[in-house]
Amino acid sequence: MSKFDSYFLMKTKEVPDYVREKLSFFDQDASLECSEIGDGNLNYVFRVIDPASGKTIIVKQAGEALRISADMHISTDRGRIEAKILGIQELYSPGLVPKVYLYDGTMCAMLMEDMTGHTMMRTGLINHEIYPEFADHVTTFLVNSLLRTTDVVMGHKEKKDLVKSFINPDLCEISEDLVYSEPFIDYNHRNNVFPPNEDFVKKELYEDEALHLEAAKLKFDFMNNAQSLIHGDLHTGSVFINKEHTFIFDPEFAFYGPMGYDIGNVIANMFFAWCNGDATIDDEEEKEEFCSWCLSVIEEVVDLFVEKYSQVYDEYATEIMAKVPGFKEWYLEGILSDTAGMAGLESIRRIVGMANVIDITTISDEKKRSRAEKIVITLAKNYIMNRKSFCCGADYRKAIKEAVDKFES
Ligand code: SR1
Ligand code: MG
Repeated sequence: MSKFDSYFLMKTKEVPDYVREKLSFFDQDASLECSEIGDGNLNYVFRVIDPASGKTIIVKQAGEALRISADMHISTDRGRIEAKILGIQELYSPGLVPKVYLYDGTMCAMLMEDMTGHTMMRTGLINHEIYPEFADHVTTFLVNSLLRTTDVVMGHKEKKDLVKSFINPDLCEISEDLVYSEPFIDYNHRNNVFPPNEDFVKKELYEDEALHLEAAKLKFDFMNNAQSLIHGDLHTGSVFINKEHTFIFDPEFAFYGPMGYDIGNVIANMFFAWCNGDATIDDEEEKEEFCSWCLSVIEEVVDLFVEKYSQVYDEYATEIMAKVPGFKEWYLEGILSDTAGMAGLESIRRIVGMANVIDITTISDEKKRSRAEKIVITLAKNYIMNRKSFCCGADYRKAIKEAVDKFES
């Protein structure tokens, strides 16, 4: 019998013994040190290190209550989902996700590769770091992990088995509420609206019924379109990165949903980085360099996705009717329209919803933050309302320029 034979939430000092018991990763006599390094909204993340050898491992444990709010309880099955999808993503996008050494369903804990030498991308971005390879890496990840888990490529029975095994009701409900509903109708009274922008938010979001209708349509697409095995939370806090390499991690919100959800998340979060750079970098040359890079990432994410989509589709499509001339293009149109819609929804919910982003909340100048938020909301509404017309990177660049030009700096 071991104390780890039934679930409890581990304290930092208990984690080294847990690792020793589960895995022969460290030397038997290694003297291990451990710290809790999690800064997400949901889980506990421990780094265990053997200072003598320099070897490290990560233990990620799902708690029953969320870190962001002790009142919110969600299934610890999210750990199983995360471990399983990381295995699938490694198969389709090798090297772009961290390795999982073991998933322990009793303790709802995963032992995984420590992404040393990488920084959480959101942290890097608010320090205005540029990552030249990101657009290339993330589009390789997106196209392969998404397209290859659709009915276009995968055997339909195998896909249906995956749909079953990735039913993720508690985490989907969080997104249904936080992303698709509360930013428009604050029925749970937990939105975080920046006080100087209250009137703007009331008029532009709470009172815009045409916008509500489009958000409703997108919500039903999220709940009913089991298109592909999506990451489900691909913001810049789910990326560990350096100048040469990218890891995409933290896919506990994964389920079979519309693939535009992931692509739109990347686009929205890169624009938050732009807003931070625009509002906080004093040196004009540095601002220009960082902000133009952010815009080029947004543009390239769309254009490289389209290019790689076509290659992967041609190489891997197996479904006979998906090879009918015109289907590939029709399918892509749907993905791109969902992408723009999702970029809009993620943008809005991070400005007014329960879970904000530090790219925006750390802008200390009140006027600059207010302006940034108004730009994001205006742009996001354009993405949502005109989503069918966002077909290439240049469409995003043009829309961003229009939104920025509306609000004087
Ligand atoms: C209640 S959890 C809040 C947010 O954190 C996660 O990273 C997801 O983005 C979720 O919406
Ligand atoms: Mg997360």
